[in-house]
Amino acid sequence: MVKVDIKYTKLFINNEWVDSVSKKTFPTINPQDESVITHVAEGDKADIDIAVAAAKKAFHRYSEWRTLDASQRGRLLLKIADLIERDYKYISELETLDNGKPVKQAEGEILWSATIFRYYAGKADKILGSTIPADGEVLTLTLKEPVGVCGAILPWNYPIPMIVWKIAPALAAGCTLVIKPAEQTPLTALYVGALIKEAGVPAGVVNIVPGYGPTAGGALTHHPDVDKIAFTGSTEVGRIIMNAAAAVNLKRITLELGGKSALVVFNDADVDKAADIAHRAAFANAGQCCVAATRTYVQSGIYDKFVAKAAEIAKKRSVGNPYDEGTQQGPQIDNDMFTKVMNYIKAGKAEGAKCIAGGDRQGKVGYFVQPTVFADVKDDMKIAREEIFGPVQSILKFETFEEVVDRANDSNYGLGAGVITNDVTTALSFIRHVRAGSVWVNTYEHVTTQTPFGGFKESGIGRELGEEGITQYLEHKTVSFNLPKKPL
Ligand code: TXE
Repeated sequence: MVKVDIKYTKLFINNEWVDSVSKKTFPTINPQDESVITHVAEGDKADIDIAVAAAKKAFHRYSEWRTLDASQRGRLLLKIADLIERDYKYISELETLDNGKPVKQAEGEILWSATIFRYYAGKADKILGSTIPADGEVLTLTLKEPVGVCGAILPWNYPIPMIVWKIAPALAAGCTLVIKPAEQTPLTALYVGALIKEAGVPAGVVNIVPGYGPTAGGALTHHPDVDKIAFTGSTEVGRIIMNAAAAVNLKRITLELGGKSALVVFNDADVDKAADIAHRAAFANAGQCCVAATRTYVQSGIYDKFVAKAAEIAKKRSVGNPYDEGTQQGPQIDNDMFTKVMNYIKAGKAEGAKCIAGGDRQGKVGYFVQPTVFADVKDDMKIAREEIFGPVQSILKFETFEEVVDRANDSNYGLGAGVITNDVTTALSFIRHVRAGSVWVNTYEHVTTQTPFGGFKESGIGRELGEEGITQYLEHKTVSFNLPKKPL
C-alpha cells in the first residue's frame, strides 16, 4: 500500500481552511481495503450560506475579480494548469487512495485536466459579442456576461476531471463558484482549492464545501443567491435539482446524468478489434462511467465468435491493487455501489441471461467485482434497461439495421452511442438516426477538451467542454442605441 500524505481536510472558503460551523466531520473510505482514510469537515446549510456569501462578495461589480482584465483571468487559468502538472504524481496517488482507480489512469485524467484549464484560459479574452443589423433606428450589439455565482455538485467517478470541467469554463467566463464534491471523494477537490489559492485567484472566487447531498448539496441547490447549478450525477438527483431550481429562483442548470449507451457491431466488422473496443467501452473505470457502452448489440453473422472473444478478454482483465502499474481495474467506489452492482449481476442470472465471464465479487476485502459478461441478453431485462455503473457488459443479438436502431433508441437515456462497421452508409445512417449526445464510429468514449459533451433525453441538459461549455456560464445582454437613419 502506498503512503499518501493528506494535506487538506477542512472546508475551503474565502481562500481559508475552516472547520464546519457544526464542527462535524465525516469519514472518507479507502475502497481498496474499506479502511477510514481520514475525516473531513462536513459542510451543511450554515457553511453553504457562508460560502455563497463569499462567492457573492467576490462577484461584486467593483471586486478584484470583476475588475480584472479578461486576459489576466486567462493567465490565472494557465498558472493553475502549470500547478496541476507540477503536482500530478501526488494528486494521482491521492485520487487512487480516495477513489480506487488505477494510478496510471488517474495520472492520465489529471494531465488531461491541465489541458482543459489551458483551453479555457485561451477563451477568457475571446468571449465575443456581435453587432446586429436590427430593425428600426438603432445600433445594436450584444454583450456576453458571467452568469454570476455558480454552484457545482460533483460525482465521485472522475473527481478531478469533473471539478475541472466546471471550474475552468466558469472562471474563464468570470463567474464565482461554490463547489460540493462527492462525499466519497473529497480529497483531491480540496487539493485543487490549495492550487487555486497558490495561483493567485482572489479570495471567495472558488469555495469548496464537502458534505452530503441532501444537506450541503440541497442547501446549494435551494440558495436564492446562486444563479446557476452545474451538476453531474444520477438522473434521480438531476430531477431534484431541476425542481429546486424552478421553485426557488429559476437558476440556470446544466445536468450531466446517467446513461445506458448502445454500441452496435455489424457483420462486416473485424471481430477481434470490435470485441476489444466493446470491452474497453464497457469496462473503463470499472464500468463507473456515464457513457459506458453497457448494451453491446452484435449482428447475428458474427454473434457467436464475438461472444467467445468478449468472454476471453474479460477473463484476462487484471483486477486488483490500483497502485500496481499493470492493474486495469480497481474496486468499485463504496459498499453501496458494490452491493448495487452485485444485485444487478444476480438479476441478470435470475432473468436468464447467460453469464460467460465473472459474475462474482473478487477477493474478500475491498469492493472488487469480477469483470462480468452476459450473453443472450434481452431488451426487457433489468441489466439491459437500468444503469448498472459497474463492470458488467450485456451482449444482445440483432438481425437488421432498422431493428437495431429502434432497439438502441428504446431507452430513456441518450448519452453515448457507438457503431462498428466498415460500411460508410451504414455508419452515417446510424449517426443520423441514433438519439445520443456523442456518437463514435469504430472507436468509443473519445471525449476531448474541444468537443461538447452531454446527453439527449434523460441523460441531461446542456453541454460541457468545448465552445458550448463556456456558453453555459454566460448571459447574453442585448444593447440598443437610438440612432436615426438620417441625420437630424
Ligand atoms: O449519485 P448521486 P450516487 C449514477 C449511477 C450511480 C447512481 C447513484 O447510476 O449508480 O447515479 O450514484 C449529490 N441535492 N451516476 O448516489 O446521488 C451527491 O452528494 C443535491 C452517474 O453517487 O446523484 C454527489 O455530490 N445534491 C454519474 C452528487 O449529487 C445531491 C456519476 C452525485 O450523487 C442530492 C455518479 C440532493 N438531494 C453517479 N443527493 C455520471 N453522470 O457520470 C445527492 N447529491
